[in-house]
Amino acid sequence: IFAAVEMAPRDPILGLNEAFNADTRSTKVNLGVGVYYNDEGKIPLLAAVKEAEKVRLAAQPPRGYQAIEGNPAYNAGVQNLLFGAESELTAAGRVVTAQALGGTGALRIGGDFLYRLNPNATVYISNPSWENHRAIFEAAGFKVGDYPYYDAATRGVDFAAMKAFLLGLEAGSIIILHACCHNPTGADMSDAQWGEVVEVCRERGLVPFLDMAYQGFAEGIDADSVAVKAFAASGLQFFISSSFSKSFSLYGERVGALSIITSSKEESGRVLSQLKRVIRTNYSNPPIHGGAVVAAVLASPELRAMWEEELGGMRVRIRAMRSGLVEKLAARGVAQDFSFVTQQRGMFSYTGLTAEQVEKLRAEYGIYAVSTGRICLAALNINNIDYVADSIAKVL
Ligand code: PLP
Ligand code: TYF
Repeated sequence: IFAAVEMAPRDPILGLNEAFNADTRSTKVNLGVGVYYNDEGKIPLLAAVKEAEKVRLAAQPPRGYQAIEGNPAYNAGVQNLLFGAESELTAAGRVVTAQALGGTGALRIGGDFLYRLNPNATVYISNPSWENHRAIFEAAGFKVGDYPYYDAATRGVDFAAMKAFLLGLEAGSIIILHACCHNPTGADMSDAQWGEVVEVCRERGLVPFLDMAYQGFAEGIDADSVAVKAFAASGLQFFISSSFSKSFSLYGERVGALSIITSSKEESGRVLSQLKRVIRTNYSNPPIHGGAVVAAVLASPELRAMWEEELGGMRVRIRAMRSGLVEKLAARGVAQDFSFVTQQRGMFSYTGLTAEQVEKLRAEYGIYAVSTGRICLAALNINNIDYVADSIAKVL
């Protein structure tokens, strides 16, 4: 059966973890994968999550099957985070939300559903994008292309090129957009540019699919939903994948959601029925625990406030690591201006380090980064930042 099976390439990011784990150097630092570590270098268990889990454990709830679309309280919490408490869209029954297995699972059920609607559409992802975007939509059956996004010269978004490209697309093309904290570049569009993207989607009849994996990591829950709110106000139909892997530090619990914005309550009913069919034939219904914990935190004013404060703490610590790294590189006599690192948003920085420099960091210093030069600032801490700055200064 397996004689002709060829070795598949490793995931370029998760594959780095394997190499990192096998490295025996005590000074090693993993700046590869997008995971938030605290100042002790550990993945935090948030206090709000701990509290909600304590209550859940004491209650000993039964473990029956969930509804195909998941936990209704969780799905309502997702809508609240995306659209705010008083949203006309949700009040009008125009949002269908299904709990999903992380942001990845949400993208995949969205992709499978879209493929049933229009298998001939092309999916466009940003250039560059999170590596898995292409793979997920190809696996769903689509042809995947990319639209211009990052301009290495300005270290920002080449909005003119992006807009011109989108204006040339065929109606029905599916556009994957990073709602905030672009992965891998850290370069986001301005509020005004988001408004223009909405108008292009309307004019060209494009299908917008917003990927929200880092809500709260740029400015805060409300401020980071600018793109979602711009599309919500437009009257268009669109898709949103949500991930709570990072914002609740619940990576392995696989907590995400797919939301589909329709044009009416009646349409929502039909869309949900088809989405349930996609889910049923993939994994039947989602797991209970992670969604129940997030739902409990979001439903309790005290726990929600506690969570937003902890999320704010992560955001502030990442910013401190950004400015710390810039200062420390300058203090080591690095001529190149790295101040752009403090302008980028979210967990990542596209440093401009070459693949050779990244390889040297790994081989000589045990510092792991993605070969594109992407580093995860959330993996820096007060104990490793000097070593990382020393090492980067040396390879430069
Ligand atoms: N989308 C983007 C842009 C991401 O960076 C990630 C990272 O993990 C995901 C989606 C997937 O999220 P999850 O880990 O919840 O599947
Ligand atoms: O970009 C990252 O590092 C995170 C984590 O297949 C990740 O989004 C990376 C690769 C992957 C799944 C998650």
